[in-house]
Amino acid sequence: MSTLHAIIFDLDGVITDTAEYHYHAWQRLADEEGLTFDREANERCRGVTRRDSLMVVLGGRPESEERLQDMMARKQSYYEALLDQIGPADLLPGVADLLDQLDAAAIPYAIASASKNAPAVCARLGLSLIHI
Ligand code: GL1
Repeated sequence: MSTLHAIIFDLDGVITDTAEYHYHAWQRLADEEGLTFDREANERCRGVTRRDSLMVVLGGRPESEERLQDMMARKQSYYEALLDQIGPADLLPGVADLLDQLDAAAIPYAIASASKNAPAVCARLGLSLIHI
């Protein structure tokens, strides 16, 4: 039997359901921009950066750098407004117990995320992780 040395978790949609908030924020931006976007398209935003997610939302529509920056900032503001409501109760079912068991067994764990919001989300969830 192999020994578990450490665990690396993704954050959005694994530790907490922020993937849903990202979706709503991108959907709002897409609606404002008259772009076709839905949950299926959102699947291609999972695990990719904000800029690459915006490229998915734009679906090949060319935009100036200034407009790209503006759209990323708008999506971020919509996402931050949704984040206001989350706290430690928003860990997905089983996550708190699993992390407690890992702590008890002295098995180290980390969160790896493409999201620049990850440290702020972890803080809101009450996870005290070292941010690298
Ligand atoms: C970025 C994207 C999201 C999503 C996450 C991955 O987050 O905006 O669409 O792909 O990364 O967890 P953020 O904007 O928080 O850096």
